[in-house]
Amino acid sequence: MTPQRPRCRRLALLLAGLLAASSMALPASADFDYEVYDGSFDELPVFSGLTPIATGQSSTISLGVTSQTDTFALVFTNTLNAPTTGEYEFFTNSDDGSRLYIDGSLVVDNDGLHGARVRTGATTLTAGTHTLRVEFFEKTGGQVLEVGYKTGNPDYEPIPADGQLAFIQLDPADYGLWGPVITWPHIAISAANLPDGRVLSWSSTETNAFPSGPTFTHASVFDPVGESFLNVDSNFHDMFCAGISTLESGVIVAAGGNPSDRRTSSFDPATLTWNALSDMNDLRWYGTNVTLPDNTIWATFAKDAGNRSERYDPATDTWTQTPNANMQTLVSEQSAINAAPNPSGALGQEWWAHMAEESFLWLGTPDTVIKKAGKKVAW
Ligand SMILES: [Ca+2]
Repeated sequence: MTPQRPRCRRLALLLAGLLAASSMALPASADFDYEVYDGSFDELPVFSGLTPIATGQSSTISLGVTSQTDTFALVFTNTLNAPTTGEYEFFTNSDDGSRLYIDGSLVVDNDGLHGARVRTGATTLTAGTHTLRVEFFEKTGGQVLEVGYKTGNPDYEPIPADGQLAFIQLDPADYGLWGPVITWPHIAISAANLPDGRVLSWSSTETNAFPSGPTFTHASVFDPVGESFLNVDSNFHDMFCAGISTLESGVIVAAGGNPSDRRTSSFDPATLTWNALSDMNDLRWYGTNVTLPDNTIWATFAKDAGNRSERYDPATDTWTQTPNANMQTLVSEQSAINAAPNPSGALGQEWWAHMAEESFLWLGTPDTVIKKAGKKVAW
């Protein structure tokens, strides 16, 4: 986009004055005002001490207002109009740094030298007008600037040139709605749905701290109707970070736990009681369990079990090792992550598993990255 020369803006102002003088409605500001600055910055400068090399108006917040590709900075301003009082979320995606201010307050801080990077920030806007200011700088290399907002709409959209924001009230029946915080009787380390809509959750020997003391598990069944809790503690198995899965019948199985246990417990949703099942072959803590299509449970990738996995058959209450499903590749990968400086995957010991298409097992870490997918299970 070619920058408009100041003369054009003067003409626009003259036209606006004529319209006002003739008592016609004054249109809202139709564009962003922008300023272009020349300079090599490592972070956003204090613009009040600088003189722009160009100014103008643009229908979008974009790098097209200048032909410069390195060592420059931009400021965009506009008047926003919020139709409804509510929370509005803004984002910038920039290379290098950017910041977004509403009414002079910082809402999105994306400053610094970096590649294209998204940062978001939310603020409550009262119905009516507000001032928008977006600052950006580019030092060298690539350059990116995108700015947008969203309200109820799950998608971001560009801020329109006239500053008129849309407020979309989503139907909670379609998208859900967070309710007030519910005071839980323990830190729910594990949770499982019961067939009737109630939720089983448990912690360990402690309700709100790392386990210590005699074997015990604080457990509750939460009923969302009336938001009540029923105490269902277990006094024979500390299921802190056990591997868990649900059988076809709705019975929940917790295997292993603190500290590196072979014990296995089942929770019967019909009687709301815990029962002891057969012990596993291996000690397992932070295990990954998944129910297979034949209603057996595969237990794998647990602390202390190394590369060994095993399978539980509820029909015979027996655990059988699965030596062909060697987990050394993932164990080595996990060890490498944990040995790296500042190991971001340190908490990735307990992987999740998901069965898909009847025959494929997906494994992933809690850091949202699927590490292994689509591998045919081989026992
Ligand atoms: Ca850059």
